[in-house]
Amino acid sequence: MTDRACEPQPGAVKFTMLLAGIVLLLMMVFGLIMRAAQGNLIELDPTLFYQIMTAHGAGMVGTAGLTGAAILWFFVGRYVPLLPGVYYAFLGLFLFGVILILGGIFIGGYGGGWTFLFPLPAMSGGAWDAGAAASFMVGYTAIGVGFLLYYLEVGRKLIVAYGGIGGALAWPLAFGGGRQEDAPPPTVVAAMATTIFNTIGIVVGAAVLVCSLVNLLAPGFAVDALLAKNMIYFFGHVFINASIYMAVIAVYEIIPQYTGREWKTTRVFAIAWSAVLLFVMAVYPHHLLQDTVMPGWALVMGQVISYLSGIPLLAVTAFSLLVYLRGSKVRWDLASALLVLGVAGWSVGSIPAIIDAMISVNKLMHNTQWVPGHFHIYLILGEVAMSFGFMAWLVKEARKTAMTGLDRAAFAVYLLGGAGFTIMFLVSGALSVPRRWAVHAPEWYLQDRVATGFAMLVILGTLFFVATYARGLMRRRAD
Ligand code: HEM
Ligand SMILES: [Cu+2]
Repeated sequence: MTDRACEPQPGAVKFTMLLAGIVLLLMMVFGLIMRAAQGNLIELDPTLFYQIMTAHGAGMVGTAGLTGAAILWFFVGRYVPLLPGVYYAFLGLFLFGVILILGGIFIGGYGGGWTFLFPLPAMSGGAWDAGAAASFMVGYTAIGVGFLLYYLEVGRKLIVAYGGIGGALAWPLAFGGGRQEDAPPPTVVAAMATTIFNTIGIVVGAAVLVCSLVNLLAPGFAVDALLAKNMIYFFGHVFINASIYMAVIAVYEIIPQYTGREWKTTRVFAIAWSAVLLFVMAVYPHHLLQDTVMPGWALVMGQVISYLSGIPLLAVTAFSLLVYLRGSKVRWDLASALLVLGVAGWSVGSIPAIIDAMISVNKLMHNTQWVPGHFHIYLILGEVAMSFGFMAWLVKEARKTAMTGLDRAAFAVYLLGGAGFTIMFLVSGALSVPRRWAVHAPEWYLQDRVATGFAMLVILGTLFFVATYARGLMRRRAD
């Protein structure tokens, strides 16, 4: 197949997606256990709850990053030749990091959360020792190094092929007199932008990780807690957003196969991506709105840019998708349905996020379940839905059928489960139920239990998507 010849390491990417599917399933079961424990449906030792919460947070964010990276690598390889060895090194470092992280949590007992907020890793109150926290943080660092290698390869190839960073970001079209015909494809623009901001995010993350590690092993080495928090949330915010911005490349590349209309780099598209590049980094202080010692201008910037951040996303990707879908005869199947759901879920999830980024609202909602409410929307119904859509597309030909009744049912179950599950978080948040509490008051059990039921639906749908993908891979191999 000619199509395959110009896609690098399809095998490695397909394997990554299978691995990611299995990990997502496992981490969702961890989530189910947490929610059931909050609803007092099962007995769970709080120490174990926090270990599971740490594994779920780190595992989910890591897997979102991994799937996004696999999607980007797969499609960027259509335009520039990428070195396969770099991908293998990235994957190897990633898996090595996962082993250290899991060991730190489940052998060492680390339960300080995926955000490793300074000085928590060093102050466990006896729950874990320094070695466990160190293992967790060295694991993160290994994954970070893998990502930096990965972006170095993607970045340098794009810069060479498209005449520098500005060329790959379509600046001549955005800000000069460039013509649309000469602009790089959307995938290249998105890949260049995410490469820049995620590299900066990971370098900042690595710096604070190393400082925390030194502090852990030599407590005399003090770290400024406010600076550390700024660096951690800069990294965390940028990294999780990058996972979505990488996954959306699947929408740009796959949806045109259904609409018959190429996704074009227009002037608005190019400007929007350059705006995303700035906003995604400048907006992070919305995680520090409770830190009254922060300079006022930084917090105001966090709020104002949160409003603006919605515009390039909603106006460009979601609106263009609607325009492309309208007036084209789309034959729906699992892949296209999940990709469109991904854009919709991402857009809808940004609304409670923007609400929470208002200083007056944040005073009330911060550290309530409103927060996991908003991000589970754009992760379960956004990034993860796009990843499942990409997986369904990879095995589309092997399945031969467009959309079976079972596909339709699984999609509906996943959507219903995802919507119900996340709405229950938002409801709990609106009722001031705190987040990250292992034990809930009996007054909160009802929402916890309803959410547990919806979570089962999400897992059921996911089980079907991953099993269908695995079967498709095997059938493709047999063919
Ligand atoms: C069936 C699906 C899922 C279930 C049942 C679930 C459940 C949960 C629960 C109960 C919490 C703790 C809430 C609290 O603070 O009280 C949580 C936190 C979290 N979840 Fe999920 N989740 C699911 C899917 C996902 C997905 C797909 C992602 C990302 C791709 C994700 C990322 C996170 C993160 C980052 C946290 C924050 C952990 C922390 O506060 O340190 N979850 N989840
Ligand atoms: Cu953020």
